[in-house]
Amino acid sequence: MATQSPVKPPVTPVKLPEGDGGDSVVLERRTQKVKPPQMYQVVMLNDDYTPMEFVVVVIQEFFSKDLESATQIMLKIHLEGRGVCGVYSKDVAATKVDQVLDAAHRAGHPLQCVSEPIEL
Ligand code: TYC
Repeated sequence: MATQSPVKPPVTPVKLPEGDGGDSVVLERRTQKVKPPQMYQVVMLNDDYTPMEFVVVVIQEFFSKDLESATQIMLKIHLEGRGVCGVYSKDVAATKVDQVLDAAHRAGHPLQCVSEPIEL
């Protein structure tokens, strides 16, 4: 993922109190108070039993990937043990995990999937 450059605080004109005639203006840097929300990656885990085709369909369906990207992600999981299927807000990531686990359970496959906060 691309690293974010630090946000420069906005420059706010501040009027000085009376004493110098009252018409002086200084520019004050204030630290930005609003942080971007913590994002979560949905990570799928490898196992020895879930069919590759099922994993590809799940990735296409719940993570809006085309066949080629879904196949690449599935192969990465198969070879490396885990792989990121998408990055979302906390609630959306939790919903994706639920959807995957539910689909896997219904189909009788042991496919596992977790959501993890992304380090900054
Ligand atoms: N390792 C599985 C197999 O060989 C395929 C697989 C890929 C399973 C990715 C889970 O998240 C997974 N059938």
